[in-house]
Amino acid sequence: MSAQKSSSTAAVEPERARYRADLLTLNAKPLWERTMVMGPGNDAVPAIWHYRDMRPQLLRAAELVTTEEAERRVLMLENPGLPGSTYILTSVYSGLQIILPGEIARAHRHSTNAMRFILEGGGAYSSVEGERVMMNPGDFVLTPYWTWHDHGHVGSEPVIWLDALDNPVAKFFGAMFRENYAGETQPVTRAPNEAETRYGAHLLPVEMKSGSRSSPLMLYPYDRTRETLLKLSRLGPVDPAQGVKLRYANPASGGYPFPTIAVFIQWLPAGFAGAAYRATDGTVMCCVEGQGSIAFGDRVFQFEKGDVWCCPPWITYRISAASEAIVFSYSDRAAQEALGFWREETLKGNQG
Ligand code: 1HN
Repeated sequence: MSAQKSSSTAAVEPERARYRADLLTLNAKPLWERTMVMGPGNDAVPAIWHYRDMRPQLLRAAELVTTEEAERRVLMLENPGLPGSTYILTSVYSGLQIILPGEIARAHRHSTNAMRFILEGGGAYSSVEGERVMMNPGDFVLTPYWTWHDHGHVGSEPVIWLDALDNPVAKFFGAMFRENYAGETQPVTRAPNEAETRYGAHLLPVEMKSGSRSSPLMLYPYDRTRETLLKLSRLGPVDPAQGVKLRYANPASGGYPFPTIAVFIQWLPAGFAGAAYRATDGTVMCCVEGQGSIAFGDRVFQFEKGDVWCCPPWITYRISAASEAIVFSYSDRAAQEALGFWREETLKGNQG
């Protein structure tokens, strides 16, 4: 049987080679010879950017390049497994942005969703569709798709934040659009904290029919988020893999703040040793307070305040905390859930 199989293979091989060559001229390939095996995960690898390394480079950028030249003074975090992509993961973008007192980042808009997580400094503001909000460390600030936005700084010290966008998703679909505003900055047309007043008190305008798929809020302030996390740390439950983990909610829908990006914050008790966990969403994490480590098999990254790291899809990790810690994160889970792809697994015992 096997002799017969190998002789017939040998006999047809030259013909198969000619066949493959003929197909190539037609831009076609035989599926039965595919090299790609279907399975979860992609080329992105776990990686960490320590704040102690990145902060001096941001300050250097502030000396070397003006915001006039750069428009946005940002260092993009590129996954070492995705060289040339400029993306931290195949589905989400991450960058670190610095703005100095007196500077502005010119107004523009794009079809992609953006958000900021403030790491350091005070006195900078973000203007979105005519409303200006001040940004403080730990605040999560939104720039939903197709909204005009510019940033400015009326304080006295450098301000640094983590930028997150769903650019890779728009690029995948070929739906990335961008426009410059007519002026450098947009006029302030809304009252201070107007979005918070209208949508941020568990109340909504009775006639509200939002056409937007993003949260109507502009800012989720850290003081309130932190207080809630700490109260829940006493009430529980504490998840074996994630500690006390919450998602930021769109008050108009109860869903995620963006159609593509889910955003989270979690509290880990001192001495926490998380269970092994994996999920199909690619996640970017940022340490807000405390210290800990994240292990991907034998690769262990220590993290502290301001460090940013990525957990690629379906790669098992364990998160631990040396001291009480708070970790902010975002992922493509909103898009994956909407499309029916999302899965997760907490591994029991010593697996992973
Ligand atoms: C953007 O608009 C900002 O508004 C930051 O601060 C980073 C990266 C790619 C595309 C647009 C911002 C960005 C971006």
